[in-house]
Amino acid sequence: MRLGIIGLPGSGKSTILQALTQSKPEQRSQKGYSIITVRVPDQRVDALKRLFTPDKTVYAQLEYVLPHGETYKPDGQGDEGFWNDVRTCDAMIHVVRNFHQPGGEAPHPQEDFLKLETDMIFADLIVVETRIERLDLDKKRGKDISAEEHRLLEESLRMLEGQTPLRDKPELAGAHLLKGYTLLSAKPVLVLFNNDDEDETSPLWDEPSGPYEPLMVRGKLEMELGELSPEEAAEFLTAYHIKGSAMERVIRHSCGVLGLITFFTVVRKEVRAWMVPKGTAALDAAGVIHSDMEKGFIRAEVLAYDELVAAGTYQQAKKEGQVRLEGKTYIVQDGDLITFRFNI
Ligand SMILES: Nc1nc2c(ncn2[C@@H]2O[C@H](COP(=O)(O)OP(=O)(O)OP(=O)(O)O)[C@@H](O)[C@H]2O)c(=O)[nH]1
Ligand SMILES: [Mg+2]
Repeated sequence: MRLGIIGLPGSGKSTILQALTQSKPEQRSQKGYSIITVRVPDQRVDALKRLFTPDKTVYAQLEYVLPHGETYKPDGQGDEGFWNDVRTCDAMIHVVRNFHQPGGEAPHPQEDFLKLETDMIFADLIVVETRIERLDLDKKRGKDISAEEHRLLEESLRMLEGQTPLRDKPELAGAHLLKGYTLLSAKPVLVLFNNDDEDETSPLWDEPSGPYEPLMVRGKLEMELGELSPEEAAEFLTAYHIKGSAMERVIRHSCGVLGLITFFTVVRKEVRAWMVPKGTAALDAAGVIHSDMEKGFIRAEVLAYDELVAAGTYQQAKKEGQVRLEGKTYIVQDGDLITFRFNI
């Protein structure tokens, strides 16, 4: 899963990213952007590691994409390169400046937020309009067109013309027929206010409608955490009333906004965490691991993490009848420990 970091110039994207990379993640720089891979901290994985003493432990991972281009141009036209870099992301982190600039300019978070939102909506509008024109032309020429796709596009057009992001309407945001257009405003967004060092509060603003989950981070302050020893860092967190490092909070909220849950596998001396969207069926979860597992799926043996902990060992949980046999359509639950049985 991939999240794009967007925000106006000077909002603190690079600073936040630095705060995020304290765990020395892998960083790849590509053409116009950086990809940062971070492991998702999970105490359950740590516990499974103690229980199964595997040779290898693999945590779930998330990728963050930082575009290098200009987000926003004064003429209201976003930089196409910038947007293209985040088109393939599953969600966006929108960094909004809520700190005073060195020159003293007061923050205006709502205005800034809406500036970029408008830009995103405008970029989608162009894509949708072009596609509708194309379909209309095809229809005129007697080609078969998908009436359903046309209807979804028309509905999207109306929303975008009304300045409403597509994510506000799950039917459109999740529409399979629109997936290929990688519409920006259809992606879930995590709003991240980058606050002054002393500021613990969320800025007052007329919260826009829709599934926004704001998160407060004091970018500069929390970036400096990385340079401290663990003991100093702990003291620092208490002194500034920070609950958990910025990295942990950003990662946790990222999973939340993506609607992800975690399941575990223990296979041949390897404990591993996997993340899938809530509502994923066992068959699709198997496919995430390997396409052969999906093709040859027989059944899933499932043990809830809490039951495992309560029983103490896997064998004991099995004896107590806690290990269930589930089929292809079983909906994977957060914390499931799954053993897939399959034919190849
Ligand atoms: N006081 C304060 N300053 C910050 C904070 N976050 C970032 N800054 C400062 O704001 C300036 C811009 O931060 P960057 O992280 O470079 O912003 P950016 O979004 O990456 O900017 P561009 O790459 O130009 O788009 C820098 O001088 C930072 O030191 C913060 O939380 N508090
Ligand atoms: Mg930057």
